[in-house]
Amino acid sequence: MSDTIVAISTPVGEGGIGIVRISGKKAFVIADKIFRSSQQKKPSQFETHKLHYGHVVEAGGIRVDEVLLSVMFASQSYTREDSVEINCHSGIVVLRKILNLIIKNGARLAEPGEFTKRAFLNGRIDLYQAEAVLGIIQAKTELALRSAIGQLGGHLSAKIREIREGLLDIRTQIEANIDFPEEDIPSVCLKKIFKKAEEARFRIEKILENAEQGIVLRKGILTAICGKPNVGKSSIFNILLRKDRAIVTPVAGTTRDTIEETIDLKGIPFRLVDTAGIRKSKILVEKEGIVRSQNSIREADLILFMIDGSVEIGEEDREIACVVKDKELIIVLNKIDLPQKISPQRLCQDLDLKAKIVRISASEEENLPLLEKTIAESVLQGAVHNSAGEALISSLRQKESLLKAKQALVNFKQGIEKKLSEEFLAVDLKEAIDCLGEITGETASDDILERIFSRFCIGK
Ligand SMILES: Nc1nc2c(ncn2[C@@H]2O[C@H](COP(=O)(O)OP(=O)(O)OP(=O)(O)O)[C@@H](O)[C@H]2O)c(=O)[nH]1
Ligand SMILES: [Mg+2]
Repeated sequence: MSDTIVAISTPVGEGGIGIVRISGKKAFVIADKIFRSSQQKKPSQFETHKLHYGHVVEAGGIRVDEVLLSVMFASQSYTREDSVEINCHSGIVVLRKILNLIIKNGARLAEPGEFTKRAFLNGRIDLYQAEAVLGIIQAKTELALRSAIGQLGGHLSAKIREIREGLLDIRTQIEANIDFPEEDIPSVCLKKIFKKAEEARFRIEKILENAEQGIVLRKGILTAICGKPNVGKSSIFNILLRKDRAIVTPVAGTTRDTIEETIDLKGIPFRLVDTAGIRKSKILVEKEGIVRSQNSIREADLILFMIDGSVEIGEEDREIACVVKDKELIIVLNKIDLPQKISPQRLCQDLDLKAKIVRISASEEENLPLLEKTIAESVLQGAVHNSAGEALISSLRQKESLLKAKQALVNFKQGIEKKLSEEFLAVDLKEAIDCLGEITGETASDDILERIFSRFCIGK
């Protein structure tokens, strides 16, 4: 935290503007050394949040680039440290040169997410909001973005903090009694405590009700398209993507590697995976592809099981049916433009599957809106829409902490009912308080912080 950090904050490549960002005690001193303003003023004399025209210069006053520079005082900056942003031209060489110049003058390269980590450690945002920043950057659909923006607003943080403070109050009362063991907690007080803890549990359960939706918006639904070779998996993958992404040929066994792309259906991000057709194969490359298909099926949240309606059901279809039967499933009966050999009415019974069947033709683009609708509705029955404006739990980490807090309060309740001693009650309460603190960051371990901030890009 005492180091001054620097990073290129924009994607490195050719572009209109590239931004190099410095944060820390030495930010202004370094800027003074490398920047020549057109008004002969030094950055350390600038007002906060104002752009200044000038040049970045290296030793001997040689100009590196023509830039706009701004300083941000610690009290008002993102990291709550003195910060400098340099808007330069975006080219790989010029950005690297400026970066190295700043490092040479006393800064070190920032780690992924280190700017946001400092914003958290310096108390500008809590951990839940820091995760929201990541959510905004990674949002794949508008709905996901709206949810992340809501999260950044900190509404839910405030709720969680309120619940936590309520529990802290109870804990104080209980611990006061541990110190004076000769006095039992009066039963009126115990009733009040019981009621307060139950209220807290109820509020946690309310937040958990929508947790799944938030997580889905954030992570997306991993959707594997699987089936035997040549049934039209890559064709439908391309159509849903509206892009000619995967190779389609009449040769069975065309797709070898899995390909993943994200699509937006009704605001829900679906991470669509095209897989190699599954069959018995002796060809090494194809065999490896099939192993990958099987892994995709295992990991998937949703399976689009594709079957070619123009040929009889075969042994390969049956084997795949066995593998996917416990998954969330949609059967896609393709090639309905050709004479049909399969009866959709008997298909589920025949394959011993429980699933919706959608009949389509990928080549004639028939029934595709129905397929998209069925996919979208397979998740949460469209409920995501209603609550996207609210702040939601957005990661498994947050959900697990809430579940643990809830369980601790269940134990607390049972403890009171069983008339356990204050010491026992205090342990359960502490657990609940700590778990809530993990979400907002009051009690998050270094390990949790490391896991969160390592998912950021460098420069954020
Ligand atoms: N008539 C007809 N042909 C189709 C339809 N969908 C796909 N095809 C054709 O079927 C062949 C195989 O299509 P792909 O999309 O490559 O099939 P795949 O399931 O990805 O095949 P593998 O990658 O080999 O597993 C191609 O010649 C497509 O043009 C359809 O709805 N009707
Ligand atoms: Mg394919």
